[in-house]
Amino acid sequence: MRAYIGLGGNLDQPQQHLLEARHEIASLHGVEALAFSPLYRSAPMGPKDQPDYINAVMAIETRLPPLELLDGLQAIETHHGRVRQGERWGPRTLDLDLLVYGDQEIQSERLTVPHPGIALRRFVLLPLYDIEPHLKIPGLGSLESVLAACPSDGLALILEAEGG
Ligand code: ROI
Repeated sequence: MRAYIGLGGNLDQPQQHLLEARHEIASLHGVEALAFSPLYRSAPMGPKDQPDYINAVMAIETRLPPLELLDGLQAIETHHGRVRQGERWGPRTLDLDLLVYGDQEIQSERLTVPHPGIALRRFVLLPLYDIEPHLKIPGLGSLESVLAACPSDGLALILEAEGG
């Protein structure tokens, strides 16, 4: 199954956390890395009294079912010191979101796919567009149309993805 993962963070050298997470995701059993977007810097969505975020998107091919993939992603978040508590939408070292999983629409207690906030998150849509411009987002339509309808915000390209 083709899946897309959003990476974000805004604490403790987030760029470093994102680049390490990229390799850790690629090392999960049953996951093959296909593409990694450039990194973007974005103003925080939600509470403004927190540092800017670094965001990126990764494309993978996986034979893991969605909840097993989620388990793997959450283990990586935990390994990066992510503590799931405190303020909603507060700062974090590393956030990994399963954005899209094939053509599936999933609504379960632990997981909603496509990610429910995707249509309003330019910091997700733009890096996704960089690596898969013709993507259809299940239930929402073409990525291109979703991106065109998304309000713009202060998003800055900060780093070209290194090869490999
Ligand atoms: N804001 C930005 N810019 N990037 C994120 O990845 C991000 N993640 C979040 C909240 C707190 C909603 N804000 C964000 O979870």
